[in-house]
Amino acid sequence: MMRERLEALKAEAEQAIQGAKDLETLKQLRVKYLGKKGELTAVLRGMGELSAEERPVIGKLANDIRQTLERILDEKETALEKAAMEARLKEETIDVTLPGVPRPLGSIHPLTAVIQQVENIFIGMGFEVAEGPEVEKDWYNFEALNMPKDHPARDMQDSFYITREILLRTQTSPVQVRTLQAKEGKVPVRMICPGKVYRRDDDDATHSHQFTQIEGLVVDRGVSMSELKGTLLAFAKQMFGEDHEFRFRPSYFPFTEPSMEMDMSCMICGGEGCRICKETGWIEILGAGMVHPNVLEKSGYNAERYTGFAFGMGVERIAMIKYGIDDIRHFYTNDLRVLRQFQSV
Ligand code: 2U9
Repeated sequence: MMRERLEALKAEAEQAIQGAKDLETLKQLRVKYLGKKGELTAVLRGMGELSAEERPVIGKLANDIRQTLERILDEKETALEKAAMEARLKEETIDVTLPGVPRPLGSIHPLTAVIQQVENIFIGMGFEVAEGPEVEKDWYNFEALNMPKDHPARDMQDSFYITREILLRTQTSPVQVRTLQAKEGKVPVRMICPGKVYRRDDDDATHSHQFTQIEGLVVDRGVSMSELKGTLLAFAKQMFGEDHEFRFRPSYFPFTEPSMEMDMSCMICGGEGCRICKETGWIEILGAGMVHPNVLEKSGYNAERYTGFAFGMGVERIAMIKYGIDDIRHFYTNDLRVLRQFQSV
């Protein structure tokens, strides 16, 4: 009687276990047949009614059945876990041969590229790079640069005034003045200043009311005109290439004395004379000179002991010459057809 019940339970359990579709069902079956309140335990509770001869026989049978059921439950569990893992791997398979999604790449703006090139050349010659405010005091922009209120040079560069004493800087020179003041008469000074400047010009192909300048300044004992010329020649050859001619000719700036401008042989006609160089064979690339003693003194440097040179260039002008751009407005209109041509610069 008891034996039949056990055999029937075993058969039923085996069938249920083999038919289990997932791990959760299997867990429930383990509880149902082998748990403390399970069916095998329930059958064994009736053992008390058995005779002394039957009890060990049925006891052994019950134990065998428990072991068998435990074994097939474990086997089924392993098989179901394996199947679950295989299904997950299949579902999560990534096709590494699929092409990627192309992202559009931007490029460095030609003015930024030229600023970086100029910076790198001067850094290579021991210069530091400094920046400063675009809204300036009249004193830093004009007065400290040997241009008092009645100076005619102030008419040369009509300015954007904010108040009577504050204006948009017309050059980056005030940054150098601020640096000299901060160094309190100490040398050496070897610096360049890139940045935006503002002048009340009417915009056309070669003028812009806002443009970019890079100025340089060296102050030390015994700084000479030949050092200025050597420095600028080394810069220009790295910037434009060895196969150009360069010349210096006298000029005038209130903040330098003597002053000069540097020309490069025309890269269009090679010096023959053409429309671009206005038939002269030469293209102006920058201005320079020995720092005026008044300028050194105003910023706290003893002009008896120290000398200096300074230079200034328009970044747009340099970029136009270097890349053959014929209209300054191309730098500001953000036409992608223009900008894309500088992807490798
Ligand atoms: C200090 C002393 C002297 C800066 C200089 C130039 C010559 C120059 C022009 C180039 C084209 C301006 O952008 S442009 O129109 N600049 O020719 N600038 S020397 O001289 C300084 C600066 C600071 C303390």
